[in-house]
Amino acid sequence: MQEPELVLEATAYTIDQLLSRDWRQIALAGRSNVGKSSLINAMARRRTLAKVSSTPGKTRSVNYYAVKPWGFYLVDLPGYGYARASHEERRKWASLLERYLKECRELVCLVLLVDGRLAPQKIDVQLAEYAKSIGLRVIPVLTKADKCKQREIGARRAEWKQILGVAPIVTSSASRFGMKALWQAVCREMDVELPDEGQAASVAKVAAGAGGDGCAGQSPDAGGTAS
Ligand SMILES: Nc1nc2c(ncn2[C@@H]2O[C@H](COP(=O)(O)OP(=O)(O)OP(=O)(O)O)[C@@H](O)[C@H]2O)c(=O)[nH]1
Ligand SMILES: [Mg+2]
Repeated sequence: MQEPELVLEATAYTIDQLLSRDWRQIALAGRSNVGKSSLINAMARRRTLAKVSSTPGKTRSVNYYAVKPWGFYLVDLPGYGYARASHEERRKWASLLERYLKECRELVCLVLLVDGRLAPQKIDVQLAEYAKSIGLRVIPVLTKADKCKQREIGARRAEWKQILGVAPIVTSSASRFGMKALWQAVCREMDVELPDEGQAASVAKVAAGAGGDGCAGQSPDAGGTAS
């Protein structure tokens, strides 16, 4: 499978900016440091497209990545639940996120990232329930599978399946485990077809010209667990 090309097209800070983009979009949400920006890089096979840091709170703006050739956005959101952010900052971000989820007519689906090492956290469950309550579809994604034991992954999948009715896609941005399954889920939600290897030749050329395959390729089947 050939993944599409991602291009950073815009950044936003205010609700007006957030509601002003007219392409369909799919947003990545999750706690600070869960691995949203890393996942964007792994999906794009690039190392430095989205800024990544071991210090939580790295992403401060909402970043729109155009998915080419299809013409929709993957939206990298700042993380929530960052313990060192002030109460005021957290309150502002929560209200911005809530308005974006509720009012953005172009938002098709929410990809909810959860750390594979942690039991479901209240703040993530609340976000998932809020999304469902406003009719927004949710794709749950477990991150950092390379740091998890098989039995942890099994437990997390069962816990989240009980909460959401669907088991999360298991991923590792470090190894690119789960990227094929993730792209397939995104394409299903956005109603587009992933190009097969033949169709993808022209897309691959453009991506190669755009600079760098930063990650070692590995594309396991949907719903698999980390090796
Ligand atoms: N081992 C491993 N580390 C990961 C993985 N994904 C992310 N990380 C690490 O986790 C840290 C946070 O990653 P980011 O992608 O910046 O997280 P984020 O969710 O975008 O964080 P904020 O922008 O603060 O909300 C970095 O040190 C990454 O290298 C993964 O799949 N495996
Ligand atoms: Mg980030």
